[in-house]
Amino acid sequence: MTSRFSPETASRRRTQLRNAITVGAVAVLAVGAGLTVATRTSAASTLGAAAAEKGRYFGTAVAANRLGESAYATVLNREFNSVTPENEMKWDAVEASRGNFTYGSADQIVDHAVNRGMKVRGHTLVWHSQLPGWVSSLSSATEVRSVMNNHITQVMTHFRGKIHSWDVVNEAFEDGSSGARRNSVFQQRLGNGYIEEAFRTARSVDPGSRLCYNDYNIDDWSHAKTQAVYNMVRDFRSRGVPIDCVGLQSHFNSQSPVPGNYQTTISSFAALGVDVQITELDIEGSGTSQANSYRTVVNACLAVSRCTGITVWGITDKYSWRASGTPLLFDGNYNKKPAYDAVLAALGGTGTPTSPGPTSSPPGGGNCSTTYTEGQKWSDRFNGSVTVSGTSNWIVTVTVTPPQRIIATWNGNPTWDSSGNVMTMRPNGNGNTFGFTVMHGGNWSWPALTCRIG
Ligand code: 9MR
Repeated sequence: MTSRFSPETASRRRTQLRNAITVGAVAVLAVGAGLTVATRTSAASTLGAAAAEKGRYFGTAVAANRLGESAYATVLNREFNSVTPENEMKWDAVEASRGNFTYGSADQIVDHAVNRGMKVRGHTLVWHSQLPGWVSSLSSATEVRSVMNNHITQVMTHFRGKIHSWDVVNEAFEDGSSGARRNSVFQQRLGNGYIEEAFRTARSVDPGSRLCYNDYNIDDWSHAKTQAVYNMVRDFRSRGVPIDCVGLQSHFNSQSPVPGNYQTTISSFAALGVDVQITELDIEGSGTSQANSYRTVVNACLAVSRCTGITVWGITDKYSWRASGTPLLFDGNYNKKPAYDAVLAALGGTGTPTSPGPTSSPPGGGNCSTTYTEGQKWSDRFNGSVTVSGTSNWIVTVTVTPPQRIIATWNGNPTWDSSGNVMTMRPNGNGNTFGFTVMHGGNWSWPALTCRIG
């Protein structure tokens, strides 16, 4: 067995201790024995809080007409610290007729967010879709230029001071192998220069918000569309055109899965000196495979310091733009899915119960909470234990992040899901603390825990 005093272990120990202190934990350092025992009683247990501990935000698209649904608002307010209006800031919503600006629904979302200290992403100023017919029918370049710049100016002025990042131009490139600009009314009347003109106008109106180019199918580094956008951003950076970030929409499904080179795409854009934001993440699927894809995305973002935040394109599957693909983190009843647990664990959070088990509460009521205690660590593995309080009739799921693997347990009755990443532990009649050994494979993050009443 390798020594427990390697420099790497010592520095990890310092980091863990710092983390433990940051989250308000009790940490005991037994220097003589070379053992760290850090007990965390209130780890980040929501997506937003866990992302914030990593210096990032975790957001969701929001629809104004759902804010009145109490479960929707409850999950929004609990889990997310950034919002993107899903449709309410689009051109057809805010300037349906020329020169008449209406902000009712967008204001509703922005006020909801700002009042709760959430960030807001502005989506979107210049886009070929959800564009009123009156814009498409303008025939002169002078008119298109004037309405485009006026639209940017009016909308950004209205929301100035409240928007963290704006999708200034959205989806301006063709799909496929051409790498060409999309043949929108802006492109037709103004030529390539409209994109940089939009960014220059945006900077002059609101110098305080980050200006993003946002697109889909630019997640795979080898795709022509990705390269075309990359070349545009590189050109903008070299000529001083104001651009601060690239939004990877990241809509994935079986035809378009998370690419193996996703992190390369993120780091390559970041190397141009722009932030990368994952702006519309959703991944069709279910269960462990969906969870694994979400984990890959989160880990890729965390691996690049300029990947500053992740937004999922909706809260619950039932309101997703592609509901039948169940692509989100909460099911139609707002239950957390395995994908949720995977994202939370990847962000370094640990699950805590948000309510007592739905069905069979023990006589006299009660609830269920967990405390994770770090145990001994070796070069290849670590021990952890979980103490459950609130009930003796508990069911705790322990989710580890691959390549982690649980190889041994004690003091509980475990069952496993097919992936081997998720262990469900029940009492074995010997108290409310159980333990396990995790082969870490280089990943030292703590397991995610959820607890319910059996
Ligand atoms: O989720 C949005 C859906 O409600 C709208 O009907 C649709 C209309 O185009 O736009 C959806 O959001 C899109 C986003 O604005 C831009 N990228 C693709 C998104 C999914 O279609």
